[in-house]
Amino acid sequence: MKKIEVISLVLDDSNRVEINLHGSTITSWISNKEERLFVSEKAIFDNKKAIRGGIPIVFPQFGPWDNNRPQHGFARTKKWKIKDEIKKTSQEVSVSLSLSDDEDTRKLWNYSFELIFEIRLTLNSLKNTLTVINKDSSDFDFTCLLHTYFKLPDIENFRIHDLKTAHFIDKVENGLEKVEQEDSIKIASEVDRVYTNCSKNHRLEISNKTQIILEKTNFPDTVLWNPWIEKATKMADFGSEEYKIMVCVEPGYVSKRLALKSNETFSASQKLTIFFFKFV
Ligand code: TA6
Repeated sequence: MKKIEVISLVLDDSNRVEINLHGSTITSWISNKEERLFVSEKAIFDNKKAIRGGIPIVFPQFGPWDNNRPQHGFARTKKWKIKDEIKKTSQEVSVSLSLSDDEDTRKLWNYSFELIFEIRLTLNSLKNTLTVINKDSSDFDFTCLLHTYFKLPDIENFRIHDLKTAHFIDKVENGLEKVEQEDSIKIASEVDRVYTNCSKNHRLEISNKTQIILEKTNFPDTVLWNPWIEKATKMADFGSEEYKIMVCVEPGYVSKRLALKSNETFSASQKLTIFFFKFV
């Protein structure tokens, strides 16, 4: 019997989500018949590498990890299990997946844990909740993030709002600390920024017809990333022109580590709500 690798949440003919068990990566969000998430044409689906696009989960380490451990941790490269079967009403469809420690994760990070990722789709929204349960007898700490790749018709027309006055670490300038001056941020070169303790909501202008409101709960930081031309050509699993049709806006707990006591639980979520504008 063929094993299920991809789960589909189907609300109706125009609204659906696909989740790959590899990393519990949401690889497609169709809202009002259109794809809203970017997945590279060169993404590798070998059940080893992280999928280049969609919503990979970063845990227990954001960014490079010492002692040759994998960048962005292991949650995005492990096979997750179905925790709660698909539930469907006329308004909403949802599922929960989980990942627990095993021999591989313990070699990298020697703790007992459970991660639960809940995905909820409604007519105009997608909500993702990440729960971390410390099942160890010791306390542990970690960073985590939802590495959300949005699909764009054209980066020229993309704008992100609600970051003015936020402090950020500019990774393109060797981690220089800056304060955002812009009301409406446009991307026209490589961007790799960690906005720390910033606004809970961001308005994303995807095109002149579509906006997405990103609402964060318990994710104090927001990462903004576009590799632009030079970096794009250096990534084996990313098309050299694809920087024009994507942007990552990533809610996370990354600028400091989150300490979780034995038997404690932490939950954080992002809710993406889509708005359409009709011009008459
Ligand atoms: O979240 C932004 C970032 O950490 C960038 O620094 C960047 O290079 C990117 O994620 C992609 O990382 P990856 O390990 O998926 O190639």
